[in-house]
Amino acid sequence: MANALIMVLNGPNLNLLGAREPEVYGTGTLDDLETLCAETAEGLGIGIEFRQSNLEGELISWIHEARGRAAGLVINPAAYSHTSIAIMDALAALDIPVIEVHLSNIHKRESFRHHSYVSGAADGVICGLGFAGYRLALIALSDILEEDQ
Ligand code: CA2
Repeated sequence: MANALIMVLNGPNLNLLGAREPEVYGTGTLDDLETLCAETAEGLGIGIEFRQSNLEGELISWIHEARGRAAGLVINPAAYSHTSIAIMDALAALDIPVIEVHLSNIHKRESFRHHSYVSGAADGVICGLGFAGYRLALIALSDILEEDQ
């Protein structure tokens, strides 16, 4: 779907990308990730809004904002994945495709990261592929939106 808007939402502490824990999350910064998403979107002929918040309520308000505005949503809820029924409920109320992304392979890490509430409201889940996961999520959403036309 040409010119479709995809929201790309990032949860708490992802503003620290590149500054800490490079062995887990790589050396790229959040700005680098936004650039990758913007370049991918341009190649696909879609638009993105890329945002990050450390606040659960702000992420939920952005999910509400996506209703009626965005054609699809990519979300890395970060640690809220493992705790937030509120984010899951907000996503479940959306009628657009949602892809959950994690930079790291959450199943290879501590057991408290193995469960994501958000996955129950996502159409697809990508984890463990670093920044490429966001690129693949945008490609998948673009394909889904083309199929739905
Ligand atoms: O792998 C992911 O993308 C995570 O969503 C990242 C979250 C973590 O709680 C999830 O279990 C998996 C943590 C984001 C914090 O990001 C940082 C980046 C650099 C330095 C410190 C934290």
